[in-house]
Amino acid sequence: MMRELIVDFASKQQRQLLSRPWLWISLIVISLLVSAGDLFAADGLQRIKYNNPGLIVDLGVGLWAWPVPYDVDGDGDHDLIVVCPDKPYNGTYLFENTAGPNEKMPVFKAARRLGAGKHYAMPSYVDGKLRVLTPGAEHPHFLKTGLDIGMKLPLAANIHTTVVGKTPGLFKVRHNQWRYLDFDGDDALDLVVAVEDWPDYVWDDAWDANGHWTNGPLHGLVYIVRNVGSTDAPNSTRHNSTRHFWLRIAELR
Ligand SMILES: [Ca+2]
Ligand SMILES: [Ca+2]
Ligand SMILES: [Ca+2]
Repeated sequence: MMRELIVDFASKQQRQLLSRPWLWISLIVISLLVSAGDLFAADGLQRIKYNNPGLIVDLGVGLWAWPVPYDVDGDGDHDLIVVCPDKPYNGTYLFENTAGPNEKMPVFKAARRLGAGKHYAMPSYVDGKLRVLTPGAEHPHFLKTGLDIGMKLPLAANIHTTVVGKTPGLFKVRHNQWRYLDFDGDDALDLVVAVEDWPDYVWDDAWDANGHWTNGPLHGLVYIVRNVGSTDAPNSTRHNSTRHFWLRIAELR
């Protein structure tokens, strides 16, 4: 009985409300605000759309894309996994190639997210198999969970600790990229590590009034970490110091 009375009261109220013009004006305003919400996110930022509405593929991630090409599904064409460490598109994304082998301009399916993203994901191809490294770690389940599971290598992630320049600042070592390579051909996988050293360069606003660069150059260095064990049982720590086995083979300026 009580329920029926409440329902009946509500119906009368609704009929009275619907007869008032201000209600309809309010509904129109709310509708316009909802439409604006499609363009502007809650933080007030507007997402910029691609300007080519005729595209049939949407192959892209955010800033700092680290590509890892590999035939993930074994059908003969290269699929593409791209790691994005930035925001808001952080993740490791698999784009499946739908074109088949030998297509120079393949079309990829929409991305499937495998896991989180971080900087410096690098592919190595060992005996036809993909192995993915980030500084100081290998990711054995990369094809299923991206970088979420890491197996720590017996080395510090920052093997380049001696900066070329002495200027303190925001940028020290950037781009710390690790890959497997049998550098000396002894069938034991070694590591090649490429780093950028920034303290000498600092940042890109060091010109004087005459247009001369007043900071130092940007330094790039390549290290080989020799494996004195085997691929299955790697060892780079003989003599209690990994440094004995680091060979700095190049400095790029
Ligand atoms: Ca494939
Ligand atoms: Ca395919
Ligand atoms: Ca070797």
